[in-house]
Amino acid sequence: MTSRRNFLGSIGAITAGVSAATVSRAALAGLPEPASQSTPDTMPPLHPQSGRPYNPVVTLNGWTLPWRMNNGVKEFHLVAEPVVREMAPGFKAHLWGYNGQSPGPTIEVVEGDRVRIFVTNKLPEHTSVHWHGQRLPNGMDGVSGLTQKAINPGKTFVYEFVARRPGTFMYHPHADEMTQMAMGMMGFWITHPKTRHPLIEPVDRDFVFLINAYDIDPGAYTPKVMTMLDFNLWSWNSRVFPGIDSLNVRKNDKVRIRMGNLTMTNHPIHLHGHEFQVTGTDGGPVPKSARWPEVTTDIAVGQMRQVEFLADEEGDWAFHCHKSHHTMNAMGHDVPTMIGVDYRGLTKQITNLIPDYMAMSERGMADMAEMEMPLPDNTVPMMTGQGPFGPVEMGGMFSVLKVRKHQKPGDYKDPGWYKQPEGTVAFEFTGDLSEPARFKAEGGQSMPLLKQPAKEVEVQIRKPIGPMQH
Ligand SMILES: [Cu+2]
Repeated sequence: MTSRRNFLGSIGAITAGVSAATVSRAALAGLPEPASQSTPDTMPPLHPQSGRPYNPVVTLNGWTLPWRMNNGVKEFHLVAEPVVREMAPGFKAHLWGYNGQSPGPTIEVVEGDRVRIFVTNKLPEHTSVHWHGQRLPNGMDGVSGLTQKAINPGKTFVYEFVARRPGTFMYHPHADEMTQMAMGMMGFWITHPKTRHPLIEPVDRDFVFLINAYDIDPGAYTPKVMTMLDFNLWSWNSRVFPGIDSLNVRKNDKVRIRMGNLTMTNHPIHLHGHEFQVTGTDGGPVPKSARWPEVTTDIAVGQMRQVEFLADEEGDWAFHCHKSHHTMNAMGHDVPTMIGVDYRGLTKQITNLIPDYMAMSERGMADMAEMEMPLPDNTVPMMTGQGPFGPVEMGGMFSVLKVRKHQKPGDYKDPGWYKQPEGTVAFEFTGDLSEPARFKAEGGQSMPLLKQPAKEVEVQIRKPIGPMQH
């Protein structure tokens, strides 16, 4: 009982969101009871109730795994299992993860902690856990076949090592990796410094998330695991815009964001309105002399980046992957570009035959964000999200940094939309327009406005041959 009480005590701060699972207590006697999570909301930081103090992180649309102290050892219990993840409101995916969620809960420890992690496998196939970036004994590295036997279904393995190096790390299977990572098995690991570290600054807000991607056909629930490049859901912590929570901070907060990339391509992550520095990677803190200002940092496959900045500009600042295909949700990639082609009559004729027919607009694709397009059940629109000025026309890897004067320290609640001071918003000009300076190329504009319907437009549609690269 004592262990259970200590364990529950340590999760007091977020009891509302975390429930101890009721499964087979007898079978797990001696193990820390596995905590699980079912809401996809961002949970408040888990302040340590035992062990060395530290300033906890906030996992975007996620949570931190509670632990128990056992004779000076920090004990965690991860359960690898199938989960249902709501990737955006109205869209659920059948994934694999840990303790009820994909990604699994964040593990937070302190440099020098001895850590014991029980891993129970409730998947239909074997697994293992690799502790990406850690210094540890070779036999604890989690590569099935190479450094340990795979954990068979129904079995529990124990990993134990000292968290030697402070920094930003992750965990994921090293057994049938392609399948298990495509199904969402991964989690974050933070090792906080035990004392003031010359290269690790204290911050007011410390956010973490994993960059992941899925290939789920519109209307389906389960990712296709054979996909190598042509994913259609680009997610942060298995959530897509508008399902990704905003990062809410107080004006003049020092903010750190830590990101790890477990997709199959790189992601240039871009922040509006501020400059940041890359202060660390999964290899450790970056020496001060090697830091420079950026507004975009490219995160390659298998890499982690931690960025820091002073949030000194009030507002709602876009924060997103700069690959524009990654701020879109599921869509058909084999849509031909029709910009500049007038085929209004043609669309109407096809619509008479196929009522759900939909083609890319001759004016661009923005119309699709507003269009009431028929979608199969359990599908998230390609681009969506309503802002204070209209549709945001985004999907996938997009969120908002909300900087507010009146956001209280420790308050992570969404403050709503920013109200720009009068006279500071771009506005429509209604005066007389003089002819703007323009380069006059031979042949004039390539896309003149159509005065009359074009005659005899011939469009040849070719399907892409191979998987499309992003
Ligand atoms: Cu991207």
